Amino acid sequence: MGIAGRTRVWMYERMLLSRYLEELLIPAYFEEKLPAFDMRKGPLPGEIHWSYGQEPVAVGVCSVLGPEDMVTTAHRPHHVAIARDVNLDRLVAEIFQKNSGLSEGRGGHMHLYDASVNFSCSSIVCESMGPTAGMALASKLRAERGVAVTIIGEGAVNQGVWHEVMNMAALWKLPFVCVVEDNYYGVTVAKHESTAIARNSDRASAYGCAGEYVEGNDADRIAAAAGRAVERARAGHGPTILEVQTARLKGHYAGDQNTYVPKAILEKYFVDPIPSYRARLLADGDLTEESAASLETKVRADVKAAVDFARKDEYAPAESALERVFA
Ligand SMILES: Cc1ncc(C[n+]2csc(CCOP(=O)(O)OP(=O)(O)O)c2C)c(N)n1
Ligand SMILES: [Mg+2]
Repeated sequence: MGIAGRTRVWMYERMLLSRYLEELLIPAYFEEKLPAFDMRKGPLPGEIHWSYGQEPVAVGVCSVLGPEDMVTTAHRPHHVAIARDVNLDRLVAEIFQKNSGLSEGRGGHMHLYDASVNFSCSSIVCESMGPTAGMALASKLRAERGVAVTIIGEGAVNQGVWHEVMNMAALWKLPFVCVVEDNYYGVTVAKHESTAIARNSDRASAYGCAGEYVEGNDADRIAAAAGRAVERARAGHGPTILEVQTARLKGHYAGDQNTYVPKAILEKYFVDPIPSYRARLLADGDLTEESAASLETKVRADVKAAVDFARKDEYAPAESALERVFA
């Protein structure tokens, strides 16, 4: 596949960071919420969307980007923030809505923002399209190298704004990549119930841009396809719609059990991508059992330290609530 062993180990490590973090956040989320499932309660109040199962998309895409590039995403952001190298302590503190968080706890899990690595996300489905294409336009007008990438769901691309932006991005040959995470569901609505064609990447022909679909939820294949898309963007050939098959293993939001997903789809597509990737890296000699085990131990320790830190951290002082408010 031509991907350096070092890059593959980095992708494995970032996938584990996201996965092990969520393995700690999931029980934390349910603290104090049950039995009534009161969303206001516990250390993680509100709604959370786990990235669990979708880690290959973020690491594959971010593995081909540099610091000059820009990455945005939506309401399911943990894997993308981690693949983009957002500071782990500040990320986790933000998820816990604490004062050391990226935005001093004002954003929370769905509004992570870190200008130091050109990363942001939004709870509004498809919101990122316009601003991210705007970043691509700025990069082009300034004759800079940066490519702007947004990672959004297959449900999002049925929003009207998506079509407007794709048309403009293609017309102006912007250095823009729209990565579509095809986890086959927008909340409880299956792709075949919401979308007229099987692959959103085929919509590329309507805009005169490149389109590619990647099967298998496979970090190596995603990295290769993302590499092609970013190369086209940097060379001035305009945007790509890169749709990637992935697996929403923990339901739409915390508490959803995927019970409405038919067994045939669950068994065929909702498969954990991490064990097979580990096995491949061992088979190819990129990892040994010993180096894999020591990496896994270190990642577990790092996420535990970040969660312990966030739990002990303070909330922003009440008197700061009106700071940085526009009106
Ligand atoms: C504009 C807008 N409409 C509706 C919602 C409620 N909502 C949150 S996530 C979601 C589904 C998104 O599905 P998809 O884009 O496929 O992303 P996924 O959750 O599968 O990652 C909806 C409808 C929203 N946040 N914003
Ligand atoms: Mg979806």
